Formats: sequence, C-alpha cells, structure tokens
Amino acid sequence: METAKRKWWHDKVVYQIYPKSFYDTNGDGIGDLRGIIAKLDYLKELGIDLVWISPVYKSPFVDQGYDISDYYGIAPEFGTMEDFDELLAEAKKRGISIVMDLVINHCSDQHEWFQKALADPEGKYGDYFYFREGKDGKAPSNYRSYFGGSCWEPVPGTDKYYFHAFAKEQPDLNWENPQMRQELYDMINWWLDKGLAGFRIDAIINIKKNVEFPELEPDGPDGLAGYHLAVEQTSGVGELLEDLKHNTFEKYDAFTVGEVFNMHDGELPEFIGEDGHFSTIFDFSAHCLTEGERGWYDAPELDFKAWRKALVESQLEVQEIGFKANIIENHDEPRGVSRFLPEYARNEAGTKMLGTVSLLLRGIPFLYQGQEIGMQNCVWESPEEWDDISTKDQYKTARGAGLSRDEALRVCARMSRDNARTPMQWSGDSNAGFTTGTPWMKANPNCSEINVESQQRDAGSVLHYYQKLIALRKSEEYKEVFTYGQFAPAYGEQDHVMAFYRSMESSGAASGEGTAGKRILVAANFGQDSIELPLEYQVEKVLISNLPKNHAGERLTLAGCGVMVLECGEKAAV
Ligand code: TEU
Ligand code: CA
Repeated sequence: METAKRKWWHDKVVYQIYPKSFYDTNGDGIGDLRGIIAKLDYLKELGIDLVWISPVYKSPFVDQGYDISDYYGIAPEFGTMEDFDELLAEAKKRGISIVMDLVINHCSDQHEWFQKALADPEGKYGDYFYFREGKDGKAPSNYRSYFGGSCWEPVPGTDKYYFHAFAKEQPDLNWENPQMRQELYDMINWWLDKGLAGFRIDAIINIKKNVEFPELEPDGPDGLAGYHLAVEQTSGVGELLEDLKHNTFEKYDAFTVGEVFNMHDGELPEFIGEDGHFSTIFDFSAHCLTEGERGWYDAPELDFKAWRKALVESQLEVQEIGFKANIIENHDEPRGVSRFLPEYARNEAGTKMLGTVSLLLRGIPFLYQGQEIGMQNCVWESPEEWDDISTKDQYKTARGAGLSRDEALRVCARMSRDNARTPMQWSGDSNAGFTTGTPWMKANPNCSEINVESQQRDAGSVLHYYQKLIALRKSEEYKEVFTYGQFAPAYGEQDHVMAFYRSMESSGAASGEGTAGKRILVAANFGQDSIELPLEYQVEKVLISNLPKNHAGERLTLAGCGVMVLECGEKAAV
C-alpha cells in the first residue's frame, strides 16, 4: 500500500460542521453560513484542510436537513446562495476546501418530485419513488424504518403505499429509474462545478432495494423486521455506485466519503480500493460495538478491550486496501469523550489521549465540531428537551419495553444524537457564545468550563493540544509516516493500553533521494494508575505528550490517562 498511487486527499484533516449548531450571526438562534465564514480563521489555525458541512439545502427540517426539498437551494434559515458562494471563496483564500453532504437515498416529502408523484402515482414522478399496493389491507412488507414504525406509508384515497427507510417525510428515491438517476447526477455536477472538493454521502447503502420487498422474520414485538436486515440480504449496490461515480465524482477527481453500514464481508476493496466506489468510508467499527437489541436505547456498556480489538482489526484490514475515515463522534453519535473514556478519564488528560489515538491512526482524521475543545454529552432534564427524531423514537421504544420515564430518560440521554447537536461552545457566556438570541437547542451547561475562549488563553488546553497534534501530523518531517506509514499494534497484552507503531521503510536511499525510514510509537494508558512498559526501540525524540508525569527513557512511564508519541531509533538492547 505504501507505494500505491497517491491521491490529493490522502494527507488531509477534515472538520465536520453541523451548521445549525455552529455559530449564529443574526440572533435568530440558528447557526448560519455567515457564522461559518466568521470562524474560518479559527479552523485555519486549528490546521483544517477540508470542511464537511452537514446539509444546508432547503428543507422542512423534519430530520434536521437530511430531508431535502430543493437540492439547488440554500435553506433560508442558513442564508443565501450568495453566502454559500462567499463561503467557498473565503475558504479557498485560506487553503480550505468545502465538502457538502449528499443525501440521495431519499428526499423530503415536500420535494416537487414527491408532490407530483402523490398527485399522480401512475405518472412520470410516481416512478421516481417506490409506490406499491398493500397486501390484504396491510403494508406491502413488514419492514421497520430506522426511525421506528413501518417503512410503508399509505397514500390517502388510494390502495397504495410509498416506501421510506427513514421518516415518513423522507420518501426513498427509486434508483432503478435511469431518468431519476440522471437528474441527481446533473445536480451533483452542478455543485461540483461551483468548486466543491467533494461530498460526504449519506446512508448510501440503502439505495439498492430488492424491489420484491420480501417479508422478513420479525425481530421485535411489533411484528416488524428492521430495514437493515433487508439491506443485508440485498446485493448489487456496487453497480449503482459505479454508475454514480462515473457520471459525477470521477470527472472532478472529487473526494468522497461514504456513510456505509451493513457492507457485506469482503466488499471493502470494491468500496475503497484503488478504483473503489468512494475515496473512503467512515470507520464505524468502534461505534457498532454499542448497538442494542432494539436500536440504541439499550446499548451495552463499552468494553475497552473490545474497543481496542475493533480498531486494531479494522486498521490491519484496511491498510492493505485503502484509507478509512477515522472519527470518534459525529452529528449522529454521542460525544466521544463521554462514550469511549471511562468516567475517571473524562478530563483534559483523557480527552487529549483519545484525540491522539484517533488522529494518529492510519486513515483520514475527521474532527466533529467541539471535539477539539473536548465537548461532552449534555445533562438532559426531561425528554421534552430533545428535538431529534431518532431520540424521540428510541424514548418511545424504551417506554414501550416497560422502562419508567426516568429510566428511559437516563438510557436515551447516554446515546442521544442531540448530545452532538447542542450549540458549539465558543465562550462561557449565556448560550455558550453561540447566539445573542434564544438557541434552537439548549447549550450544554458545562460551557462555563469547556469553551473556546478560555482554551485559547490557556497554552495547556485541549484546543492547543489538538492544534499541536494536527501540526505534527501535517509537518514536513512526519507527514509521510503519519499518512502512509504501516500500522502495527503494540503492547496488546497490557490491560489498559492502546498502542501502535506507524512506520515507513526508507525508500530510494541508494540514489541519495527518497525518504528516510521512520518508526513512531503512539502509546496511551487508558487506566487510572501509572504504568511502566519496556521499550523495544531507543527513544530518539518525544513528539508530543499530554502529562508532565509521562516519561520515556530506558523504559516508558505513562501516568494514568497518559499518552506519548515517540520517534523510535535503533532496537533497544535487551
Ligand atoms: O444516518 C444514517 C444512519 O443509518 C444512522 O445514522 C442511523 O440510522 C441513525 O443515527 C439512527 O439513530 C444518516 C445521517 O447521518 C443522519 O443524520 C440522518 O438522519 C439519516 O442518514 C437520514 O438521512
Ligand atoms: Ca442565524
């Protein structure tokens, strides 16, 4: 893999913005495009190359913009197309490129296509969606949508239903229809012509349907089967993804990151190999460990060893094939600090440790807004505080399974998507400095302790640490090894240690050109107590360390929640 063809995006660091919660410039309580423009210098200073912005298209916001009613329009809540063009231009001035969210498995029920389809299901637009007749007065099949309830919604006044994998306001587009596909491709190319660097591609595995919609074995008391089970049994998505790529991204050398769950075994090369469907896909292997029986409200506790194993196995597999996009959190997930760190580690040291591991793995690092200051899950006082459609569904499911109001509140609070959607914490002021008005979603009360303003003043802060970490990853000297260096796990027999080498063979040494070989050790102690480890190699240099008590000499001493990144020299004498 080290010698494989190099792509322009291999060494980039990406930052995800959830625009509604990022920064509000006009006091309406909703983040906006001008808010992103205002913070570009902040992102530049952090070291960001690419910014992925969650959907900003026109939308009724049933699922926070993942229900698009006009693919060519900017939601007025966020601003105008002029604002968007200005954002592109201002970002470019700072060497930052923009990646948009591409939501093409479904659109909004308010989209013109769907409105026309409803008016005339037999007409041209009817075939842009999946309309089917019911069976024996019931839905065409027993699938449960991702947000709860049937995947089939009856069309009033007819014997027909339409299909939706997510909310009923998000009808699925019929990818078997070439005319529909062409309309999407034209739209994608129109955006790429504006100068986007690429797209993050939403829920894309769902586009391929078994159009017979066979009945499945129920997996819950509602008699329905989760739609992901149908996805797992469906093949042929690859052909559609190749068609998409050839007609759009490929012509622009665009960067594409797929949101892919439920891939079949052995398909990774087709997805992200040299000529794969996408540049990269997210590595969700650690996130999938907390899937529950009935969704995510009943998520099991995270086990450190299982987490380590999942990451290590994923890294070992992917390095023979391509690059994955590494995240600890995104807009659908609780905060990484609250999820992947034990309670005693949810502090500055632990936060830096988790960030170091995530950013120095092999792959494309993605940061989610607020991660760089160590934002944490919110304290939720009542289910009424939640806005998210999925959280509301899981709360209902939990109550239905017999949990009391308080129990259901507690379990859903742990995994709610709204943990990631509270306003970005710019300062300790009221509403976290996010808005001068009333925020659409409450700010996390801990903004008085965790915020950008105070961390900018403190040289030892999480924010400054992230800046240093990104600068290290991108430095002339170490860029090569952190981008292309092999991953090898280390100290796997130690109970609380997550450690790995990144190493690069020297190349072209004979001709006097090429690069010198390098070996880096990243070692993190997720335990509470200090540990001492033998060192396999002599220590050339400490590249970064999160605690003064960490020490690397003859042996490696890591304080509880300590992490060190070391450049290795010759093999140590034993
Ligand atoms: O998510 C797709 C998805 O399958 C999971 O995120 C999951 O179903 C969800 O988190 C359940 O809680 C994407 C977007 O990231 C998400 O925000 C959208 O709601 C969804 O697609 C529909 O567009
Ligand atoms: Ca606003």
